[in-house]
Amino acid sequence: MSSTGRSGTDTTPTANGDLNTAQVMILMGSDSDLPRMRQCLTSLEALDVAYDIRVASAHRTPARVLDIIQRAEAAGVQVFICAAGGAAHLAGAVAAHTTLPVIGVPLAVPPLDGVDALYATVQMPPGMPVATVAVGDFGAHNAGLLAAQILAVGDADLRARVKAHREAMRTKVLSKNAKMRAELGLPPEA
Ligand code: C2R
Repeated sequence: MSSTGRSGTDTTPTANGDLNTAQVMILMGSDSDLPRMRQCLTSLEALDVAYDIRVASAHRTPARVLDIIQRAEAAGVQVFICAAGGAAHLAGAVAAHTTLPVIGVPLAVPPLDGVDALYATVQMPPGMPVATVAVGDFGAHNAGLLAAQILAVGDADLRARVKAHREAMRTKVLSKNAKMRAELGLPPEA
């Protein structure tokens, strides 16, 4: 078995939403954050990383946040991803209660469109790191990949999947380049 609890040869799809098998716990400050955070789910699914996802707010449901952290840690979750917009204290509050890695995704909501969430998430005081990714879709996408890379440190199978994902990206860029040159009537790259 790999460190993820899944065998390297197991090709059954990962069951998500189960705290007992989740490697990554995603917390969102609101269900209104889901449209952005779907990108994160897509990244995790592409790399076959098991996740659970819950709405929990450091402001609105502080006791629930603590309860989730404690139960997730006990169940074997290894990375937290926290997404919030506005006065985004969720990632920092989670970091205060765990020594597991916390990835913060600042989300854009009006009227400040993510500058508020970015500053609130990235400017953690010394001693309490939150790995802050980009605002919005880019960050949601990258949060899933970064969580996978963290887990891959102790999981050779996952590391191979991360490398294959990078290679697929590289190939895609090359084919886009060839298509663009053809559209412009240029010869294939020398
Ligand atoms: P609603 O759409 O529910 O009014 O939420 C959420 O992440 C969301 O982007 C508006 C925004 O408030 C954010 N929120 C936080 C926190 N809880 C909710 N920043 C928190 O605890 O940091």
